[in-house]
Amino acid sequence: MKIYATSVTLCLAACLFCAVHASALSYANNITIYDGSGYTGLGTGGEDRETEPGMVNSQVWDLEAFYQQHNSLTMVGGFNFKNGVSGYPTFTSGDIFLDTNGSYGASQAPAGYIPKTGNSIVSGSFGYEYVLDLNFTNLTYLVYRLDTADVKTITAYYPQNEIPDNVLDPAANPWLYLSGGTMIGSGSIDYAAGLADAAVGGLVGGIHYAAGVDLSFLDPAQQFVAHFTMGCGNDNLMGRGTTAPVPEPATMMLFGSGIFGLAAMQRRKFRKK
Ligand SMILES: [Ca+2]
Ligand SMILES: [Ca+2]
Ligand SMILES: [Ca+2]
Ligand SMILES: [Ca+2]
Repeated sequence: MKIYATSVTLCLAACLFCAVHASALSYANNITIYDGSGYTGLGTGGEDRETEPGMVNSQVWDLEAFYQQHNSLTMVGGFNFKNGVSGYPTFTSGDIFLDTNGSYGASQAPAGYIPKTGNSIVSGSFGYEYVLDLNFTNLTYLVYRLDTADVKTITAYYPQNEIPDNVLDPAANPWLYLSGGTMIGSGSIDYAAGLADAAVGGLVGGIHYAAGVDLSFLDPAQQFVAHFTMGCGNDNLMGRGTTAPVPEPATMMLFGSGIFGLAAMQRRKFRKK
């Protein structure tokens, strides 16, 4: 009997933990900032069905949305995040860069930087404070704070994607984290492939891929801007959100007493039998 009650308590405690810390994929709360770069061929006004001007406009190159649920960040695209897309050289996924002070993008390029064809190694992070260094082979990632002078990143291949088209478009840099900064954490990527439109919140294109990470390393209630692109910069994905607030002690107490109350109820039920 005692063992039974303990297992109920443990199970409920585990569920509560999941509810707060899970980095499950979610498709409800769309936090995408449309970069406004305006490929209008498909007649939509958002990031879905849109790639950068002059680039290939097809589903396999389309980055579609960032979604956020609690501290879980999910990105969705027609682009195959795990394998990349071949046909040219194979262009692969970049890393997820995060800004936390509202200053990022082309205006924060290294001094004297001039966009040019090729994936160039540059000093600096284009104003991003953090990166999730994604490893799609192992579905893991490392988190770095980009706070040292030796930070190096790699730019997108096509220079036209490095130039902002308007104030909303921060351009496609950086593509990839290379080195430097301070490692502050790690995690595993939640991944799903071959998702239908209805499964990803009604984005269009037929087949979608999703990758999810956990932003709990940021401060509670921290505003952030997220950035992701692929090697060519064919499309540029941006999102703006706020991390989960600090749980209020009163709420935690309620949760706690709820768990123990339920456990006690189960114990009483058990006794009656
Ligand atoms: Ca699409
Ligand atoms: Ca797009
Ligand atoms: Ca910044
Ligand atoms: Ca775009």
